[in-house]
Amino acid sequence: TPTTAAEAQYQGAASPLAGAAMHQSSNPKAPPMTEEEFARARQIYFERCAGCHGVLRKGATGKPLTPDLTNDKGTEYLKTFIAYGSPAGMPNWLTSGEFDEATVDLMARYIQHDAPTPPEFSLADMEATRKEYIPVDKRPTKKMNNYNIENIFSVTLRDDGTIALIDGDTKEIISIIKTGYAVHISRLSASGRYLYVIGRDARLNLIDLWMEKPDNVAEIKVGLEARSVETSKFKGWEDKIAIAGTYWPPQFVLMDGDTLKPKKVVGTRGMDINNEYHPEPRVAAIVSSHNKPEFLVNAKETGKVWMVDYTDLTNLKTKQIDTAKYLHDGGFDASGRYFMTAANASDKIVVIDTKESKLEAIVDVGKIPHPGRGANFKHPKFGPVWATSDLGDEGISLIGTDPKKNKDHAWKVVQTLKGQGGGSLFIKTHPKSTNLWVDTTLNPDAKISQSIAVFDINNLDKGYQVIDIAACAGLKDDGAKRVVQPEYNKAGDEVWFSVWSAKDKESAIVVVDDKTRACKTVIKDKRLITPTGKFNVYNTQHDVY
Ligand code: DHE
Repeated sequence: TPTTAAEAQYQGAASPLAGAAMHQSSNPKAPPMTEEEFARARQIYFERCAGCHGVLRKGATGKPLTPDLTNDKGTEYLKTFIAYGSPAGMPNWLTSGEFDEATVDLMARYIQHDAPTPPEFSLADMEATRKEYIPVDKRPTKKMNNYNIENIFSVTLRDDGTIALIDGDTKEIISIIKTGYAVHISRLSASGRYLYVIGRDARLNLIDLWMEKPDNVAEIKVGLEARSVETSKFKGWEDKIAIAGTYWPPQFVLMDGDTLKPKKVVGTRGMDINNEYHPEPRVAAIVSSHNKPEFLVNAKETGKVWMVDYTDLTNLKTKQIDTAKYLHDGGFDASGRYFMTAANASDKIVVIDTKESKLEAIVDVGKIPHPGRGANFKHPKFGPVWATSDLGDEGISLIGTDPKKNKDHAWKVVQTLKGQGGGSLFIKTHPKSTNLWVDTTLNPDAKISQSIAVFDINNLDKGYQVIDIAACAGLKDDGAKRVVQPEYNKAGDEVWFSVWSAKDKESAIVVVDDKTRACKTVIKDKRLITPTGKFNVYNTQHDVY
């Protein structure tokens, strides 16, 4: 089905591990391979397969592919599977033209050998990579520029190894800053001064927005592959501690907030919610509690949400909450008390109470929920709700989030909206807005992936209006022009969209007037290469979504 193909494409991005040196042992029961063949197959595995099947091939969204299983199946069976795919989401590598016959044969033999293991990455390894470009005592003591910092956007330039800082008031690019490869997200310190940017290659950059021209002040590599970063937000701990989670090695690290000096590394390997050992629980979303000096850390494959108390790193107190698999992205409800996070392989939203530090509820939603941070608003009938769209179907689930005044609706899907189609990645609104924006970035139909659906929160039954964002951008070439990730400005009266084409094609950012829903400004610049995520300083700092 088209949506599982989108899911496979989404998960199947190249892993930076492709280039890593690895420990290798061959399996005498597996068909022979030359050293060159093995090296080539390993490269292909990390570029195409590891995202779903895991580095150690223990399985995640894709099936486990360890030799104890693959040897029994044998080369011919495996070749058929690789060549033609399966309805469950395995891509058809041969018939799609991505692999030739020889590559199919190569990969069928490769997965019968033991999985090579990438190296570990210790605190000392991290410290060896750390750079303090500007030591703390040489940094400004007050804001040295005239920017309205709270309305700056940090924009991921995915395939450029940079981010763009864009002035939300003037729409001018302030600067393009060198970061890790294929940056994933940006997060703000509690004060809004420091911007943390994490690359897929696990390079973490610290940017000081107080500088005359904001730039990197420190940098560290926290592992070999990463997606998440966050900073301490609890009163008294503002800007003090940073945390980054890695896909490989499966661990997270706590650091000094202003120097990135690593202080404590914690592994996530261990038992999953079914009490089975998992050697590779990747760290997905991390959020910072507003109620306690704690981080919430999603361990994807074990289905456990870790609560990490950062007040005493020597006597570190952590708690693991059993939830559902596989944990991915999420955000807070409007009150900031509940962490709402997707367990995407089980079609559920997990609710964690950050005040009581416990599981509050697990809610069944549509196929492969993918909320980003989700969207909070007051439903005219059901009170406060948090919404997610789905990667796997056209549904949008609205979940009641007010157990005090709307007990009957709390942690229930109170309404399911129908959007344009599957392949949705992000959904957004703002406390000052009555619009709910839903993207469909990975939908196979270009008309749908290049446009956005917008609902009127006060009249949800009316259905949605479609706005052709790619057309607003008026791009000169025929790129994919996928519209991705709505993000509001600080005032909540503009919503920004990325129009995302390949590296060698023109892309743009389209700013829409929230009230009239008309395209207001198109930001085009040859430096805006593959823009995807956009993070408004104020909204990210305060978890406004
Ligand atoms: Fe993301 C958030 C992982 C592909 C754009 N992405 C996240 C988070 C995780 C994650 C764990 C939550 C971080 C947090 O909150 O701490 N993403 C992954 C993957 O593993 C995956 C599926 C494949 C991969 O190999 O990376 C993947 N992501 C993508 C893309 O292809 C996207 C669309 C474009 C890109 O830039 O790579 C993409 N992901 C984003 C964005 C966010 C994100 C924009 C933050 C959304 C927000 O509003 O906060």
